[in-house]
Amino acid sequence: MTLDAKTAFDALRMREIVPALRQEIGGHPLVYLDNAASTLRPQQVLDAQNAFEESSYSNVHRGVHTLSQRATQAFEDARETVARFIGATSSNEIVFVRGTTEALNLVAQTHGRQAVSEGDQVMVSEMEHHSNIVPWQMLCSETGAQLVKIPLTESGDLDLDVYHEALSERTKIVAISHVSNVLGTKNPIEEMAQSARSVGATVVVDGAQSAPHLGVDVEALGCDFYAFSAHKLYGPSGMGALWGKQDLLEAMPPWQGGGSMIRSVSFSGTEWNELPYKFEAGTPNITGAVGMAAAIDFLEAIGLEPIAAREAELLEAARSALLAESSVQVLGDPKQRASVVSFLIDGIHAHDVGQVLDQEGVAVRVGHHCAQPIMEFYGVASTSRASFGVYNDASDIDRLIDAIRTAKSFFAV
Ligand code: C6P
Repeated sequence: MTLDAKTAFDALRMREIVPALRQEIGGHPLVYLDNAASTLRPQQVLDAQNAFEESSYSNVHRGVHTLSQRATQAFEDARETVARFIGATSSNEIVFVRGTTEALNLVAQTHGRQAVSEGDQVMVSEMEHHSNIVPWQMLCSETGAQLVKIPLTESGDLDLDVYHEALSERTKIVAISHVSNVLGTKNPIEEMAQSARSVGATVVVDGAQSAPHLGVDVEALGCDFYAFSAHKLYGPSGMGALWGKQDLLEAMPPWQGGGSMIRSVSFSGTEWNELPYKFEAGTPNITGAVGMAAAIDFLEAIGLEPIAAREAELLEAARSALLAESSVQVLGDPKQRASVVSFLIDGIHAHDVGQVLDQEGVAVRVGHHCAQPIMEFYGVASTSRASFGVYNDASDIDRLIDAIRTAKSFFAV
């Protein structure tokens, strides 16, 4: 039976299955609207991690004993789950990493060093998280390449005319976020990747904010690399995945040296292991992989389509409610968006907004959201940000607006 969005969400009684939501903050039931930072983990993810720890935990790929075999099986099953989740053709293309940041650094320091030389260009957009700017800046300063910015427009979209115009055979890498963590903008990756490919550039997608909210198919996106974190998709922190096209991964040198990433070591020379182990030096986050797979099972049981539809409704309702509120400004109005809305209240610093909202039991993120170029573009130092997840509903928006009114009256705005 296919469930429509409402039935699926009602049936799962979201709030009841996420233990952290069963608490009060400041004497109010918690409303959690900081999902873009980290989502809260459902009981089934916590249970899967505990069950693994209790009965199967050991090191992976290293032992013949039963626990090591169970752990290896669970770890590799998790890799299969991740591959299926994003439409990868083979689990060999999935490299387990600590998160999006590590994945992007891995690509910059391996493929980046191979592909980029003095006089070449690396393009990133003005809406990137620092994790998708700084590794490329480091690469450019090391190689003498130029970092080129794809500019934002006032609406919070990318200026695609400038982008298409700027692409040339000097462009070696285009690195863009699928969904902005500040504006919620959903970038047209398919179109951008097609143009990048036409000049021979590789396309690196920061999927930190898309994997939890949209059904992602890396083949359909047409990118070469896709990075995401488990802690934003109802799984544990310190865990994530990098997908890369097999031929690119094969051609890339290893990133870190150590156990697991080698086939043989001697003082006369070392041979690298096959994919994906070549990029997984040392003991990995084994329970993290199990938790990530359990989180994907959780999301897939609900269905990515109903999730996207429901979150789009919530986002639209939240934007309308914020826009209707006096003294509240919403940052950007992108054509396509997901999950995230940033706002300002005239006369109240975002940190004060965050504190009053917290006292009202409403968790939002405040600050520059590790995307200072966006703040600079809009001429603001910080914003408040509400971001939605599977357990939010319309009553959470009412609570957000009530808390904003409390903040306004507290600061006499
Ligand atoms: N954004 C936020 O509150 P890590 O920390 O490696 O899991 O993810 C980094 C990252 C990369 N790209 C985007 C688009 C992101 O949103 C994030 C993390 C959090 O917005 C923490 S700053």
